Amino acid sequence: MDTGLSRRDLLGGAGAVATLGLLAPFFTWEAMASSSKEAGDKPAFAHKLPPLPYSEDALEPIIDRQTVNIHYNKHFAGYVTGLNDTLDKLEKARAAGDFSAIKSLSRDLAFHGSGVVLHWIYFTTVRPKPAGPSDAVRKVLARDFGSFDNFWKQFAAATNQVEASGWGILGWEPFSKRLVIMQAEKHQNLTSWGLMPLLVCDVWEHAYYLKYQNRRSEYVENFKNIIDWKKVEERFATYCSRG
Ligand code: MN3
Repeated sequence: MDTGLSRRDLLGGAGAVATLGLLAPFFTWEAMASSSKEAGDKPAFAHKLPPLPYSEDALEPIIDRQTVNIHYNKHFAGYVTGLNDTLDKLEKARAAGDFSAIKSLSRDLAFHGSGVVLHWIYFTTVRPKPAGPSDAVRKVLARDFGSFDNFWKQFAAATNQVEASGWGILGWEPFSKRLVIMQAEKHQNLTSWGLMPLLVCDVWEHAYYLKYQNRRSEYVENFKNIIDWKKVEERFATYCSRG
C-alpha cells in the first residue's frame, strides 16, 4: 500500500474531510485491525515511494532538475526503503521474541519514519508559480506570529540556522492548538510530541548544494517563491482541529 500520507493527501482538502469526518475511516481501530496484513513475512504496513507530482524540471530555476532527481529517487526512496526494512526487522523481532536490537531499531524507526513524512510533505508543498497565501492563511499566521512577515522572518531564520542537516518546520501543535515553528536536526530531533508539520524546508545539503553550494539562505529565500500555500491550507483543514 502507499504511505498513509499520500493516500490522505490525494483524498485531502476540506471538502473530502467534511464528507469523511476528520481522518476517518482510515484510523478507526476496526479499519486498522482489518487492513493490509499481507501474506508471507512482509511488514504489515509496507510503504511505497509515491510518484513525484510534477516533472523533475518543474521547479527550475529555483530547484534544478538534477537536484530533484537525486533528492527524490535516491534520498527520499532511501528513507522509504529504510522504514520498510525497519518495520520488517521489528516484525521479525516480535515473531522471535528477541528484542535485543530494540534500541537501534527504535532509532531507525524515528529516523526513517520522520524522513518519509517530511520528504512527502516537502515535495507536495512546492509547485511552480504558486499563488500566494490566502487571506485565511495570513490571518491564522498573524494570530500566532503577529503578521505574515513576522512568520516568514522567524521561519527563514530557524531554517537557515539549523545545525548541520535538518529542516525548518511550520507545524500545528495540538496540545495548545497553535502554529509553531520548529527546527529539526536530522529528521527526528527537536520535535514537540504530536506536532503535525504543515510546511517544511529541507536544508540537508543534498536539497540545495548542487545549485547553491554554501548559500543556504539564498536557497531558503527562493524556496519562498515555490511554496504551494493552497496545499498548506488544505493540510491545515485536514489535520488541525480546534475542537
Ligand atoms: Mn532531503
